[in-house]
Amino acid sequence: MDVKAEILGHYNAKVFKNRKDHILKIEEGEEAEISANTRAIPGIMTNRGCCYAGCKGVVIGPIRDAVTITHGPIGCGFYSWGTRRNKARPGEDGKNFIQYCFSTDMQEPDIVFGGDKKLRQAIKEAMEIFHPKTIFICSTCPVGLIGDDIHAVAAEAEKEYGISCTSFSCEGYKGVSQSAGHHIANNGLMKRVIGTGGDAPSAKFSLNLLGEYNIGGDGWEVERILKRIGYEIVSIFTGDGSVADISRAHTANLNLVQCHRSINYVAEMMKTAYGINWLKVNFIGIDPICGSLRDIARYFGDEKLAQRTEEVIAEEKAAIAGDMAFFKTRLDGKTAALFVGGSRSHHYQSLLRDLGVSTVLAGYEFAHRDDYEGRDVIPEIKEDADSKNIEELHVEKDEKRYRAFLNAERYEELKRTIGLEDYKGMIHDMPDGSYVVDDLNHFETEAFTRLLNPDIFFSGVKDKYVLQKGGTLSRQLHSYDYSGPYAGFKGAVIFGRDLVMGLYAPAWGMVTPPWKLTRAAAGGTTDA
Ligand code: CFM
Ligand code: HCA
Repeated sequence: MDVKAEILGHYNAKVFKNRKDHILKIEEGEEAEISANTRAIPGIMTNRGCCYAGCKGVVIGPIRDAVTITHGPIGCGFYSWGTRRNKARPGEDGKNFIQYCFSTDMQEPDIVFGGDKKLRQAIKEAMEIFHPKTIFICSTCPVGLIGDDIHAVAAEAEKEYGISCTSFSCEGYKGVSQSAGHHIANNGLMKRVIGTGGDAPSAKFSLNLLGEYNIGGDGWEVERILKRIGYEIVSIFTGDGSVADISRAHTANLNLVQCHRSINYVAEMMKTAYGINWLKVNFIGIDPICGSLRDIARYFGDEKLAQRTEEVIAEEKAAIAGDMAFFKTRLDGKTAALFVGGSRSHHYQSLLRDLGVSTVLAGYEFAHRDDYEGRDVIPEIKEDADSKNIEELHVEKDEKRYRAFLNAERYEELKRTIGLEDYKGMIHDMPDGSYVVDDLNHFETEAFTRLLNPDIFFSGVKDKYVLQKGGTLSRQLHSYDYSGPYAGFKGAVIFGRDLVMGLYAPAWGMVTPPWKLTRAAAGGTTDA
């Protein structure tokens, strides 16, 4: 059956014209091009989030030693707080503010008469109670609409309290979705934090981990493995991250990029300014973890480091081999669909393969074409809604701090051998016959599930209940349904255990979706 045609057949001409380019079947030997990073059609039930979610919720929120104030009504602050599960421990200074939700709690009078007074008051209270060295301000939709000048308030706060105060105009409606917010946040970090922490050199084998937000403790598991091998982690952007660490990021000798979507341009800017090379890694799934660790060792080109890497890989693999083999006996031959933000739908496919599960559909809420098709397409990507709204920083070489770790010859060699400064995108690794869908909506979630019948649908908070009520197991990959970490060697075992528990739960035999019940059995609310 032609699944794509079947789904598009339900749409009117306008929606058909838009959606046809966002749905793709992977066919052997064919070039795959997808439409991405375009605005959702009004009226479509998109699963996407907003610009503020990308800026505050994802990038700025996890930074533990800064007080981040949401300027806006309380709901935005709340939803970008506890549900994110970005864990942090206090650093040496004892500061960890991320368990707090700081918001100006804007009310109707503030919308009418302006909210800047409330913002000043919030800063004053935060200073009196918490004494932070850094305050971040993130604005929500009404702030942009009424025109509160958060940047002026931030500048005043710097003078008055002698702190660093950075404001982000990340109103929810800016750009296409979360990825616009990543960009606004990262521009702020680039301009105001990176490079401000002094130039004391880091160790030779020093790394920054970019695009790792420590959801459910993922970053801690990655850090554990890297530290076992002997690396110094200068900073993590931004899971369990701190202004103190990020301000020294320019002293590391390699940038690792986990989530390409949210941060690839920071890696490029740091290359231009400081000469730091970057490497796309993946710490989800056994093969990618081992491959990434070996690539990092090859970058540094040190015999002992390579040996130690092999020792750690062998020990870690041996420790989980029994569990992984058992879970595989339970999961072999199952199929999965994945629909998440902008990177995990790719990263989890190899972990699924480790467990014998193949992918039938994968998609992103807001990734760009390069995340799907690889960085080679970047020059072809047309101006998008993001690029009109969001500042493109033009970074120049920092003459004082620029250090090239590799000579030209090694650089070219590593480009060829370990894919230095490249990313081939998700489609590259997808099986023939599988589907790639950008900005999957609620209707398509149900239709694809009916037509492809995956055993597991990896989704988000908003879409998982429709799937589960319909009898398909759904694990959400954003915050792992209170479980995790799923990264690293230890995370692979937790992931396998969660899937086996989910699929073999006796509950599935007891569920009849409400829409399959007669009107009377469903309480008189549903048609038979
Ligand atoms: Fe990167 Fe993320 Fe993701 Fe993302 Fe997100 Fe996220 Fe996600 Mo939710 S930065 S793109 S904007 S890996 S919050 S930690 S889980 S949608 S796939
Ligand atoms: C966001 C954050 C989110 C939401 C998850 C969801 C997360 O972009 O708003 O609602 O399914 O990971 O917490 O992606």
